[in-house]
Amino acid sequence: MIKFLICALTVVSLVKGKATPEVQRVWKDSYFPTAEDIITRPSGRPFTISVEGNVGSGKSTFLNFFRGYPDISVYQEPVDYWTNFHGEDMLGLVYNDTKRWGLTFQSLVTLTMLETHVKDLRGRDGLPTPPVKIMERSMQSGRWCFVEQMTNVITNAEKYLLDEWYGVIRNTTDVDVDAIVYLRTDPQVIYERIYKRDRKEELKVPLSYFQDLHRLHENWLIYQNVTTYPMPKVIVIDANTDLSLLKLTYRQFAKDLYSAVPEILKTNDFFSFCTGKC
Ligand code: TTP
Repeated sequence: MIKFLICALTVVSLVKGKATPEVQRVWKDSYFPTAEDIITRPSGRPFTISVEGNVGSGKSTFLNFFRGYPDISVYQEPVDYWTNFHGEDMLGLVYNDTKRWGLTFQSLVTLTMLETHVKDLRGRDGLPTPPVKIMERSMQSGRWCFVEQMTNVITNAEKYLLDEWYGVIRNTTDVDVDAIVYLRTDPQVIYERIYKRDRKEELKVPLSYFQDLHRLHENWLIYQNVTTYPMPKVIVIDANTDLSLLKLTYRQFAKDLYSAVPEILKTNDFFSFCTGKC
């Protein structure tokens, strides 16, 4: 009898768990500025979100949920460009020999990120511009996570060179973001995902590398103790759970964000969904 009761309770709780998947409702309308704030922004930059998180945390998947919405431009990071830059696999080179290629690779990342940051500025070319832009990563994660990660491998002079480029760009160009979505993951979880996805350049990278990168993301986004530049709003999503559950959270996020765009800013045009360099 007792055995039967335990069994019945387990079945009920499993069914219950299935029936009420946990959707993390993370977007708040108050995150969106007023239409006037966007229209009068001197640089013409749209409301900009960067999606951050460790390697393999699911940033590209997150971006896919914004496909199909007008008035939002989406930029995936150009990994294919990095792995075939004028015939060279720069990502492979940096993992094989960070001391030799660290500066070169991070310069390439900075360059391609900068290109994305300055896309879709209002008032440029007289073309309609989206009120919202979402980009995978940013110059900021290049600087505060990946350059930091190389600190003991590249020379001080190389690090200062990257840092000074970063400072000059930040002080002369509007590469800010309004909000960061942080897909927070356990390094062990992403380590397994990376192994499964089989990107050849990453297969020999040890767990300790992803643990260090995790710590750097946490310092930057959770403890916020790495930079004196003002931090944007950080929206944290627990991205350890199964993708089938996360999809519900991401779908809800896209819906809520789109509804928060002030009507006056909407053009109903579809903008780039860029999956590489564009
Ligand atoms: P990620 O930017 O983390 O992209 P991803 O494809 O892992 O994203 P997700 O699975 O979450 O969709 O990194 C792509 C590769 O580029 C990864 O091997 C880390 C490397 N990289 C650097 O070495 N330096 C950098 O500054 C950046 C941004 C990436």
